[in-house]
Amino acid sequence: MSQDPKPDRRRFLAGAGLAGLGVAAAGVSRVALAALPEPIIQTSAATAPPLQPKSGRPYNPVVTLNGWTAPWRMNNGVKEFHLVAEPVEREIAPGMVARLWGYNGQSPGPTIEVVEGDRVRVFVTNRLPEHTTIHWHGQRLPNGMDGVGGLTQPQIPPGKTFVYEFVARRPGTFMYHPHADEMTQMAMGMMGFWVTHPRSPHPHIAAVDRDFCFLLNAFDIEPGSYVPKVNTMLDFNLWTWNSRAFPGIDTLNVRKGDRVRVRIGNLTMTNHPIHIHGHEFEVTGTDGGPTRPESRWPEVTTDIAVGQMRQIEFVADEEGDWAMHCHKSHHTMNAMGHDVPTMIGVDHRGLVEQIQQVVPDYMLMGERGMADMGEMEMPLPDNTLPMMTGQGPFGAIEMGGMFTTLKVRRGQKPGDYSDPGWFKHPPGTVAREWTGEVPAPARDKAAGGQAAPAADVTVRKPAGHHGH
Ligand SMILES: [Cu+2]
Repeated sequence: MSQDPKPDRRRFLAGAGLAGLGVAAAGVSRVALAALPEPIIQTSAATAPPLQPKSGRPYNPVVTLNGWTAPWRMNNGVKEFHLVAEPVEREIAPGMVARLWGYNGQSPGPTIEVVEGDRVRVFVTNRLPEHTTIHWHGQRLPNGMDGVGGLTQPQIPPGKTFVYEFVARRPGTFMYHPHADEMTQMAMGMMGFWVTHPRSPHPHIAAVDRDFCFLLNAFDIEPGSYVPKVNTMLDFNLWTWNSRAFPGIDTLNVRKGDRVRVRIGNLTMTNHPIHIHGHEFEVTGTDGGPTRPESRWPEVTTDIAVGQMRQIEFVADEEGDWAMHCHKSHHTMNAMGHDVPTMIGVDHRGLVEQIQQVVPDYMLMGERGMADMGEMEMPLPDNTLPMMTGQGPFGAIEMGGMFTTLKVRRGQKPGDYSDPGWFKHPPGTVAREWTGEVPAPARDKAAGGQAAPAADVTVRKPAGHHGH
């Protein structure tokens, strides 16, 4: 968690008229005077601390990775939220800002947290240059509240405010996103998380010590530019969690022994096998609700397909800094990787100098593999992230995109989400250089290698093949 997680209040009422209200207004809260709740705007990309409910039914709040939960007000027993669809600036990682569309100052928008059985009213103000709607992905609700522009409601024109209202009927993990010019609006970052907590202890929903959530999303932003290309279908160059790329994704900081839940939704256009090191987890819920315990099995990777949500749970009982990432290796890289030809094994001696006479910034990439990219001091266009980056205690981490760390510490206090720093490994528990003798590898003589030591190795010769 970094600095300034508190939301700003954008003072829509500020201006000449307000000062004149004077004493009359001072005794009554400004919110109570308004017909709809004041929208709360967040400009920071930091992970906000969990928002403890101060009104309505109690629940254990989630922590939105590099995000925040929308505040609400209770109005005659109805939980009221106000979302503003608007252009936003989002820092993807330090060194790169994207011009996106989102809600209440950020992409993704704020997480909405309610309790099973809550009557929820969401005001949606459209400050985009085109119409929009919001679809409440996975919810049971009246058909006319489903948010499909043209099918279940008229589009929300620019400048207008619509209101959605329904009862959050079943507990679970949900998302929200436009169902209007979807290709453009989702490529621009319009989406958010929704969690409906159980009203009372639920047989398939465990109480947990830490409950994290984030969305998988992706952008195609040319190096040096700020606005995503909205027509891209597959060849995205920024693979993000909650519109952040490594090393901009906060770490998941937990106490040793904590039961941890992570809720993940996929609003990209491809699947993401999400992998956690050092622990086994179970999928305890989908967008269809909590899974039955007899349907669960241990995994270390779970594939999250397009439009799906997965809720995973595990006991964090191994101390350390455990990598947590998408297992598609192209999704743990930032922009510029994909059009580079494979150069491994190509001898470039003398060539770089010749090319640099014509193209002064030319750099050779990948002659020994791509790992050099993690440490390379190369001139990047403005507003561009290195392809793979991030420093760890042992050097460059050589990652980008959908990568972060699960930090399990004995001393992490309950409710403390701050980064404990790098793990201090107990002596003798880190992979180290072998300094003894290293015998040359034995090879099969028939295949052109040196003779294998006769006693220990049985060489199985291929039968019926010639000319290999
Ligand atoms: Cu992926």
